[in-house]
Amino acid sequence: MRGRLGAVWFFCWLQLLNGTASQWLQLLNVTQGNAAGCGGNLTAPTGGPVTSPNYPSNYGNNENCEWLITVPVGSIISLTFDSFNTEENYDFLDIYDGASDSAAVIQRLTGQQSVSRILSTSNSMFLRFTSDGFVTHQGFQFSYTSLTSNETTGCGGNLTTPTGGPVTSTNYPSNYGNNENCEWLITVPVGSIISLTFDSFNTEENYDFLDIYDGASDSAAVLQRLTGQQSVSPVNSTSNKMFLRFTSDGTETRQGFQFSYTSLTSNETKEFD
Ligand SMILES: [Ca+2]
Ligand SMILES: [Ca+2]
Repeated sequence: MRGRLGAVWFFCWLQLLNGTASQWLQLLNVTQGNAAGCGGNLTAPTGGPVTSPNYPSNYGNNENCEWLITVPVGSIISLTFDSFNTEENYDFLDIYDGASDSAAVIQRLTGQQSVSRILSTSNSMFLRFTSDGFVTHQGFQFSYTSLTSNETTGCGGNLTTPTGGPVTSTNYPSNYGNNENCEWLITVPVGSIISLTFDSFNTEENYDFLDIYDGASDSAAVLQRLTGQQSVSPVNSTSNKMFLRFTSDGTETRQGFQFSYTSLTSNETKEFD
């Protein structure tokens, strides 16, 4: 805060040094914003690079740029950043999971950082870049692609063999990524049930979850919600289908998990009763 006030006073002092009427007018006009034609509607399935105004030179003060990305219904949007550098805690890029700023915020970016891939949950994404009246940086450049749910992270899938695995989180045994959304549907022969055994489980506690459902979708009962580092006992379904979803939030990753499954006939399940 003190550093920032210092920058503001230094800026005013510079203006005093220059002392020209036009410089003072510029300073007074700062609150009126600029008329940069930034932002826009992006409707191609793949787009970019999209940049902040003047990139790779600095953006201006009082920018307000809005982008709406819309891809075909049934697809989601994957945003990848080549660079991101704004004045920390004063100039922001807000990314919303929908068509306007009334949707949930996926991420608020500020400062200088390397940004992991950002995924929407539907076919639209709204972005707004705002800068305040002092101090500008280079800004950012990003591109986007539309993905069908199978391509979302290259993770998840349909498992239909009676015995399967090992199934792992993305990049295992290296860390999974931020903003992952992986879904597995396991289907074994009718009359059998599914028994899941974990070799390892390690996610960011209370932020990155593996949810296991006792049926074909997330509308079935939850068998377990796993998070943190733990040794997991076998998890059994009551029917021949099991649905799993792994989600990670926008920061902090761990090694993830590895599991296998087998199908058991009702005779074999007694040992688990
Ligand atoms: Ca600023
Ligand atoms: Ca996390």
